[in-house]
Amino acid sequence: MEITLALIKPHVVRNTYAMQQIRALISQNFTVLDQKEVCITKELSERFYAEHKGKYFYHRLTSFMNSGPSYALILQSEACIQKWRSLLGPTKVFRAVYADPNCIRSLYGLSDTRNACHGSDSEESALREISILFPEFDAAVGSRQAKREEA
Ligand code: IDP
Ligand code: MG
Repeated sequence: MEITLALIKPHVVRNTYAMQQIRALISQNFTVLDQKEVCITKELSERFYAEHKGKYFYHRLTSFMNSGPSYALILQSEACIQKWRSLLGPTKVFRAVYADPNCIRSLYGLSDTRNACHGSDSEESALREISILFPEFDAAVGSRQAKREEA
């Protein structure tokens, strides 16, 4: 079983219908190990998207992620990294609309920055991103565990 980090971006969190549809899709396809609304500060967003530092869209992206609450989920299923990314569709919304009119980014993406949701791209990224947004989550046991208690 694999785990991944799904992040529903701020403009979708404000859209009740989109949230219902996406959460229904998630519950049909994955076990949700943890979930929460999260206010991503500019600093947290810069850590989360560190691999994109220096790209022309980095400031726009990290500011957008700081524009309102996001909704983060830890998903589990067989091959869930690829499964969630294929439900998302291509990164760029104009490609998504062309490639798969029913994918999440086609339906709820507004622009390349506001492309509805994030999905980790590898096991390593999933663990890194989960540790940023769910620092108390212990992937080894697949459950929440306060790291402080271990010390
Ligand atoms: P991914 O989210 O499909 O993994 P990445 O290449 O990792 O795509 O990019 C991270 C995020 O940066 C994207 O989800 C999108 O919001 C934003 N982004 C990527 N490429 C562009 C671009 O060309 N213009 C504007 N924003 C972009
Ligand atoms: Mg990515």
